[in-house]
Amino acid sequence: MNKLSFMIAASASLMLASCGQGDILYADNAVVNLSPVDGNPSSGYMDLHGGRVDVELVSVTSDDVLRLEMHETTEEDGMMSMAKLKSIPVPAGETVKLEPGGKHLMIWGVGAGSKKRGLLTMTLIYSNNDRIEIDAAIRKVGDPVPGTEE
Ligand SMILES: [Cu+2]
Repeated sequence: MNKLSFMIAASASLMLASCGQGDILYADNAVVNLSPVDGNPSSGYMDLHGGRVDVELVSVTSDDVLRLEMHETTEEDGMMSMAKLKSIPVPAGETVKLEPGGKHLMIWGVGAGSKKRGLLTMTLIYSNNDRIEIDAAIRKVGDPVPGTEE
């Protein structure tokens, strides 16, 4: 599955290079930072790449979690707070990053099977009814962050 998502991402970027515009809706770089405390939510991040038309990400689901929500962290007068999002706009041809301190996923109750596999399979559901399955790499506290070792 991971290999498949990678191939889709790779062929999508090839097409971007050849026609010079983003016209495929996809997502990559998905990770889940597992909460070190049982019962506390884990956080999820990824890059959402827009397709030919403006859409919204309206839901993210997974068969192996208790609950999954889309959130946004905001800072006001030095106070950080989080609000639940009903949807995340993904404009045509643009990349929307779910990242620490911004829009992100909150995930409760990641299943033991996914933890063992080191991957959480999620389904992204868009306003145009596109459904994209993506495997997020599960990272535990203390794991090296990919890209910082080279
Ligand atoms: Cu949150």
